[in-house]
Amino acid sequence: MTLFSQSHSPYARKTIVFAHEAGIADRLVIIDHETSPTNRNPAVFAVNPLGKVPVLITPEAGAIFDSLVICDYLDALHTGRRLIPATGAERWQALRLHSVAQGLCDAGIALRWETLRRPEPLRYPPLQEGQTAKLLESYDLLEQQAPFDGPVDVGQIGLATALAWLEFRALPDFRARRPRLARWYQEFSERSSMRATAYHGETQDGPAPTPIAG
Ligand SMILES: N[C@@H](CCC(=O)N[C@@H](CS)C(=O)NCC(=O)O)C(=O)O
Repeated sequence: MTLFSQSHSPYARKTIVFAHEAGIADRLVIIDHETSPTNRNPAVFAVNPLGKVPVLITPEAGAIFDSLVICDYLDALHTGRRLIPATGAERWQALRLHSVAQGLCDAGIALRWETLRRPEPLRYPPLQEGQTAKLLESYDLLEQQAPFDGPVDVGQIGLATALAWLEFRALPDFRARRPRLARWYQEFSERSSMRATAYHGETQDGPAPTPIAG
């Protein structure tokens, strides 16, 4: 199966770590694509009208997205323990943790637009503050809940790949005053699934717009 991926996407890395943890990473052919809402990638749009990665091309259902849907698909392909628990408290705890992790990535990307990616005159400081607050509040909640022991699940995978991305992009430091979260992350980072999938590369937003003459 082909996975349209990106070497610096937390959402894409989540699906690849998931495949490693499920023991089926060798079934994926990973093709890296650069994507940005300001730099159209026609090959990605051909399989996802949102122009985003990851996208998994499946034999029976064609292209599927987004990352949690891909993880769900992969979870049905192996005979081991489900990484997305099917029922009960375990299921909702794993999915809730996944939601926080997903929100960290969403807020981190929004913050990068306000601090780096958007041309400086168009940045809006209240948005920068608002997105930073989401990160810090989430870090505090995670510190209360850490460590995330128990069998590896989609929540832990989503969280580890999100934290690794926040660190990779030098976004607000989750380790500061959060020793339990930092320790859990350090231990999870030692897993072979994480070591095999380190981030690299830069976002490519396309050429800066030409200023309007006046
Ligand atoms: N909710 C999606 C988010 C995917 C996403 O935003 N991917 C980024 C790469 S990190 C992307 O392709 N962005 C291009 C765009 O926003 O146009 C998921 O979980 O897969």
